[in-house]
Amino acid sequence: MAPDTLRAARNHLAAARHIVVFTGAGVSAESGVPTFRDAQTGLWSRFDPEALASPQGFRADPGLVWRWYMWRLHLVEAARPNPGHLALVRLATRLPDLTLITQNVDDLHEQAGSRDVLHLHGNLARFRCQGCGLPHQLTPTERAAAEPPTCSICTERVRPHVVWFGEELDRQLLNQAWLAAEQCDLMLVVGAGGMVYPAAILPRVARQAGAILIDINPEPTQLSELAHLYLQGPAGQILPQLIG
Ligand code: BV8
Ligand code: ZN
Repeated sequence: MAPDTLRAARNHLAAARHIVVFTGAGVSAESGVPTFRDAQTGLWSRFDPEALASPQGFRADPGLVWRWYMWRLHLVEAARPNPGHLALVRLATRLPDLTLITQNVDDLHEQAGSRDVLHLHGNLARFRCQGCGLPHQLTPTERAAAEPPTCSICTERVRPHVVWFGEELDRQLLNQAWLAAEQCDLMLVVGAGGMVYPAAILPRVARQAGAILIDINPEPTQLSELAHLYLQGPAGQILPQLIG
């Protein structure tokens, strides 16, 4: 990445007053949490993540989807925040008016010290009843089971508290994220593939509202083209250089 690109990005960051940071699975990659598509290694390689992360998939084979989530939960619990997550915490201490929006279902931003993270796609470590919505605390036995537990109230199956493909995002959360994107003067897009909607609209909302858009990703995406500045490289290296 050209040094003047980094300098220009640093200048924009220093001048910004209302910053939104929008992260995708790429920000957790260096913590050892594979991105949604890379996750399909080993025995999961023959399964399409979009099929597993869907109500149809869960209905068709609840045990398979359950074991996939228990495997991913284990991966996330073994992971630690990386220098990218930590740099974003430093940025937030400098700029109280910073909104952190993530597509990720891991809690690495929180583990690093970020507060009030907007999780557009839910949280992998939280569970609820598919039927009555009752929150469910997993027991170690249920974690090790081959099938999802059933709800103590309505006997429906328990599922992860995440947004599956074909399911609507939480309306209130999306509105809050949309508003922040409209009102910011700079949006930092980090590790987002930019292909999953409606989350992927947010950088476009920010740009159209006049914000400076900066994209950080080792691979160029549609959002890299949309951005005023594209910083090519891994978040764990670029964010500390950008934020200091
Ligand atoms: C909805 C939770 C409708 C679950 C997730 C056709 C066209 C347009 C849209 C659609 C379509 N067909 C269907 C749709 C809608 C669909 C969608 O967008 N599909 C896409 C695939 C085309 N969207 C939905 O279904 C949404 N709901 O639309 O509802 C509706 C409307 C009315 C009424 C009823 C229903 C729901 C979408 C949410 C799905 N849930 N996660 C779970 O995790 O188990 S999304 C899931 O995939 C992840 O959370 C993540 O957000 C997303 C993408 O995953 P990844 O590919 O891993 O991550 P990402 O894209 O961010 O890519 C990784 C990036 O990191 C890459 O660019 C890589 O280069 C970069 N990277 C790698 N290493 C690093 C790095 N970057 C920085 N540093 C590094 N070291
Ligand atoms: Zn229930």
